[in-house]
Amino acid sequence: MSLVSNKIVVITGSSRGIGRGCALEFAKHGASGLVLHYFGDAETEQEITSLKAEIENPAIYPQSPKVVVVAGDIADSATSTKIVEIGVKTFGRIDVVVSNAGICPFAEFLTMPHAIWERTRQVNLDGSFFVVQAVANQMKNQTPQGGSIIGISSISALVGGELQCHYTPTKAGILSLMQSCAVALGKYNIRANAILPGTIATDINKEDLADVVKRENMEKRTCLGRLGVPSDIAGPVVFLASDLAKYVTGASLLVDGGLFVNLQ
Ligand code: NAD
Ligand code: RM4
Repeated sequence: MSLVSNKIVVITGSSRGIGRGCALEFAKHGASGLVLHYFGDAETEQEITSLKAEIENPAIYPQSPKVVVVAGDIADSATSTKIVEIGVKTFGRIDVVVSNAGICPFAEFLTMPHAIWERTRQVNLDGSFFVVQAVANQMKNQTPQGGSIIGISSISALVGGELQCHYTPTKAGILSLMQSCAVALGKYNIRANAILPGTIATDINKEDLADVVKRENMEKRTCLGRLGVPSDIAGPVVFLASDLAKYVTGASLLVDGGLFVNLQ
């Protein structure tokens, strides 16, 4: 039997990067339905169309899951309501949510316009709260009751970044949200856990890591000697979603190739 067969999985911000990697990994491990949320501009529209086609291709994924896509700004709570409505209308239930959509507009602290702080908080933290709350209500009300919530936090929940004074508090907030959700939702058979990725090469940090010295320092500090790729995160996400992790809740899993522990 496949690791996540019969599971209906919601992933926010799934058109590229880590979200896309998670969608492919869930398809590989036999999820039966995917609710793929994306932002909804022309670029992400194109990305999600090609991702959906790839996942629904039985030549690539013999047990290809059915895919439904949902567009919208995750900072708007109406998007989360829509994700649940469409997910339940299509599949009847939701078993897993991966709250992944996020931004990190690298910027100096002292001169940061408040609009950047506001937007980063709205997308990363408010967006996670909205989708987790909407999906958790569905998980509570469905039969059989329950599910698995996975918040994509960050190594940056634990350590600082010179150009990330707006971003790191949102990632610490997601870690905390998962801990409290584990407490609040355990009685409904809902698990809540955080994944803390290290530095994963995606569009979010393409410009930041174009600084060769910064990139090399990051690679050198990582025990495994390389930056991460989305599939490095997707495996642990699928594990937490699966019944292999049925007694794991309120946990946080650092997936960073050994970046954090390597002080000297
Ligand atoms: P990415 O830029 O490749 O992907 C981000 C995704 O979020 C995209 O699909 C984007 O369209 C979507 N998104 C952004 N704003 C949105 C909005 N307002 N509404 C809906 N969707 C929106 O970056 P990534 O590295 O894949 O990041 C995914 C998550 O992983 C983020 O939460 C990020 O903080 C976290 N993370 C990334 C790293 C890393 O090093 N890449 C490390 C730790 C945590
Ligand atoms: C992560 C971590 C990485 C950075 C990304 C954007 O949380 O700080 O180093 O590249 O965010």
